[in-house]
Amino acid sequence: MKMTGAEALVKSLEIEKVEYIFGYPGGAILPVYDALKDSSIRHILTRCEQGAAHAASGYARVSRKVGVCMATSGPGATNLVTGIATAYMDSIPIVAITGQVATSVIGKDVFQEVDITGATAPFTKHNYLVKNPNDIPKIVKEAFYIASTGRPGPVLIDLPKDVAEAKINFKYPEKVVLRGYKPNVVGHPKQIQKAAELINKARCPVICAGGGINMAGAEDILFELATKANIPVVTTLMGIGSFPSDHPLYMGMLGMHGLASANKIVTDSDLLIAAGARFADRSVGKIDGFAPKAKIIHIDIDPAEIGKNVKPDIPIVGDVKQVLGEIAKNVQPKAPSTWNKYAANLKKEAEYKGLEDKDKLDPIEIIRTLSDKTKGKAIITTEVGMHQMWTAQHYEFIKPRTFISSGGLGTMGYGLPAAMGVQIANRDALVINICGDGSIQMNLNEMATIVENDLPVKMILFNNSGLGLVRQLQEFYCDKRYNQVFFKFVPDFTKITEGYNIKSMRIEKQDEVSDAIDTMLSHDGPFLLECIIDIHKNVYPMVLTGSPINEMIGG
Ligand SMILES: Cc1ncc(C[n+]2csc(CCOP(=O)(O)OP(=O)(O)O)c2C)c(N)n1
Repeated sequence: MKMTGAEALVKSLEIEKVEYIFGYPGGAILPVYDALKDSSIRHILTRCEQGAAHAASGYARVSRKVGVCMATSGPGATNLVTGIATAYMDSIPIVAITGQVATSVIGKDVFQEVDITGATAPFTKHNYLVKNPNDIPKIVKEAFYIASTGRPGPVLIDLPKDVAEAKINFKYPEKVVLRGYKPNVVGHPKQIQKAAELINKARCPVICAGGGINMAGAEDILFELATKANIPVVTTLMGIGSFPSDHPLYMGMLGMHGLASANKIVTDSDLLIAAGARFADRSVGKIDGFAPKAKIIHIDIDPAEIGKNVKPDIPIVGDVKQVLGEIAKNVQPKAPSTWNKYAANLKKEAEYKGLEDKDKLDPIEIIRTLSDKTKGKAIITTEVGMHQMWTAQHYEFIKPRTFISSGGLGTMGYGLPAAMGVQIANRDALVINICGDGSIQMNLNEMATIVENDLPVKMILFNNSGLGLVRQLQEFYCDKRYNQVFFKFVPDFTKITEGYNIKSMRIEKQDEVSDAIDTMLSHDGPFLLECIIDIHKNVYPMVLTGSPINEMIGG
């Protein structure tokens, strides 16, 4: 069948069962938008390309499908960059499609030309500049395969305008043949055997569950292994939700702002089973002091991650679901031991002590109230800052893929567009973006997209008139020489949301919290709950740079 390159691209996306594209049009991508007009794929017009990339990533994180975003050449493409890098750092499968100037003028600095494949090479899993229109079906097939297999990640397809306009004979390939790309999914049986033996012998084992568990859908097998052998579980920030936070074996998130119970149990363990976790600096602190007495089993789909930061005793390359499944079969059931008692004590000691200051709104208390009222029913997205850490620490996530946050890149402005993508993937879910007044100002234009698409996204805004987390860093590292962290002007967020036709409410006192959350939750549509909080409230515990994770301030 003869069709244009653009039509071939759209047809290929349909074959890949793409339901939504988040994007923003422009000149170079014009043929694709024209072809899209006749397609069943729904296009969600965001208000900035960054929003499109984050929405695609939010969509991918909850649906475990590949998210798709699209932009024109030049500034459209560069606006996608932050979203692509964010997805790369968190191993999220997205395919980004960009328009490009015609092949005859590439490299001549013509209007809206930018070398987007060059720019994104370091933080895409792979990228393509399509030169031959006949390659389009094959490239799309490969792009989806690469994005979603092995360690997932973003793939970019840059499509020059003349290539999109050329006519081709459409034929979709049945198989992907990629020399040199062989994602290893089956863990080595001998290594698995050794791991199971170590677990059976260990007196003080701990599992550290990372984002890989959420992405691989390995939560059930993790639960089976942990409960069968009574092994305490900590998670990384990205692993939150992969093990129910209300379970007695759950010790919390570890790391720089991890819970004391998690940081201490890892430090005292004699065996650490890291599953789908990459030993990021924020999680491990000073490497020398990390799990100093423990033997380490490291399971990861990406061989490059193994031994990169922490040397394991038993490395296992493979799909975390398959590997944990095999390990679980070979692990002997164990009754609760003194180690479990010790863990329970640590957990009790680390329990939240309650309101610090009754006159001011306490963000922790707000999150705990929200947690109680929603009972794990919500999918929470966050921006980046203190509000993100309080959410990670105090909301009880009991289901996988319900905490959606930029962990690796720490991208402010992520939460609102991501919430949009999450709500589109899951129309019936209660989706709440927890944000700071700094972060929300980065992409609040996406409120328009939320309203236009009837998305009932809720927002809880912690307004501390500044950049809280950086202020805290300046308190500790710069001897309180605060610089550029207090806003002299803060807009009226309730008026802004009113402008977007979104209902809102502002509270300043603790006794207003419960009713305000009820009002927000019962509202049938998007809602902003603005909470005025003190800029000098810190996030604790805090592990200073260069310290091991058991040396916590306020832990
Ligand atoms: C795009 C981007 N720019 C800068 C930073 C550095 N940064 C990390 S947290 C933070 C402050 C966030 O402020 P806000 O959103 O108000 O949240 P709060 O910490 O006050 O809860 C900044 C500037 C970042 N993470 N992302």
